[in-house]
Amino acid sequence: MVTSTESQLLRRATELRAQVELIVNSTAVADVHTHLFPPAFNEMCLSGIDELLTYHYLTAEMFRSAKISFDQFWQLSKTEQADLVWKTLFVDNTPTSEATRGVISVLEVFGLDTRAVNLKEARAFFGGRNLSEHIDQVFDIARVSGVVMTNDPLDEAEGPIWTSGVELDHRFKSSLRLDRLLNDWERAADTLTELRKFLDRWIERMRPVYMGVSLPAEFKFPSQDVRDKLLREVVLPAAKGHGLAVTLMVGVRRRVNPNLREAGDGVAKADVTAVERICAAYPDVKFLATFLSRENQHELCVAARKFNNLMPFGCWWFLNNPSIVSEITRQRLELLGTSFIPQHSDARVLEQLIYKWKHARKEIADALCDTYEQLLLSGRAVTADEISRDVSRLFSGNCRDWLGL
Ligand code: FIX
Ligand code: ZN
Repeated sequence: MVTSTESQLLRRATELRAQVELIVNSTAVADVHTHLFPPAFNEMCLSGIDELLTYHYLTAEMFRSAKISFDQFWQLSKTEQADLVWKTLFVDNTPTSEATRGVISVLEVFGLDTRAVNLKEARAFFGGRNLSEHIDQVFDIARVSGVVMTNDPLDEAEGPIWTSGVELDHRFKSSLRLDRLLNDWERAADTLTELRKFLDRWIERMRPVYMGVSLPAEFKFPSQDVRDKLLREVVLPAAKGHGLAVTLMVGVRRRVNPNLREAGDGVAKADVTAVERICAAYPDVKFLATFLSRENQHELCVAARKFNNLMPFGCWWFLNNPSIVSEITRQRLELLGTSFIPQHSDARVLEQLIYKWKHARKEIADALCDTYEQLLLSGRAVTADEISRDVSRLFSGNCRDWLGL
């Protein structure tokens, strides 16, 4: 028999779930790491069904089922590639993976046929949109207040756009990507003084909200290599001097299968103590960190408990799957309270904001509900104001504190 206290608790738990879902779904989020660009960046601004379907998460999956060689596929035009991905993953197979389900979520939001036999309707729809109105609508549907781009001054297409004095849409913030400098140092013949001047010039020009780098699983700090020297003598002093946060994305293994091009990178467990040591050595610099390996997530939480200049963020790339987002978010709530940034989209194609945030919100809401329910069972009910405060902190407050957004 259910006692009246139990039934009261049950009712409160049901109300709580509805309240949390409403707040999580309606709170605007600041997206701290994407590869999106506004239209001023010309062909770098990606949108529409062909771009969605040729996303590298999907091409990698397509090669597992379609009978086509790498060379044959890369010789196809973008529309032909998209046709093949659609046929292989959506018509001949059921779209069960997170990346395929993402496309379904996008089609569904725009009222397009999720079982279409070809891409005629979807192409006509996206092709008929006014880009600037479409961007407004996508940001609105995804409830994203702003996105941080990934900006590489040494990129042949991007560099000249910055030097010509581009005007930025206020929703697109920049971040200065340091991969070429820190991972390709054999090619950087410049002296340390010249490199520092180069960074100062680009910080002035781009006004980035952080400097970021992706690092291999073998990343060590301290170390005897050139990257260590560049970090200590160029990047970290520049971060300190300009009051800029540094974003470390650790655990990628680039070009595990180069035939897959952009889709050819892999993952390996990295050493979280390297990040701990950087945080200890540079207490005045704020660090954001994300690790690509699932095995590193618990250690990252523990590191963040030791260093309050370390902000764990996101469930990166191969971790951005509901079961793993759920696990990581719960772990972070248990170890860090609300002092972390639960997700970033890593979107490359505009409409991905819709599905990446829709799917992430679901896992974050579920994790929060269970947390509040346990709190209730322990003797404290959360109020709606407290839920809103927590969600705002997770979705934008921590980001604002760290990056001054
Ligand atoms: O290094 C990165 O920023 C990665 O996110 C990308 O390189 C990767 O290709 C990606 O898009 C993952 O989502
Ligand atoms: Zn990325």
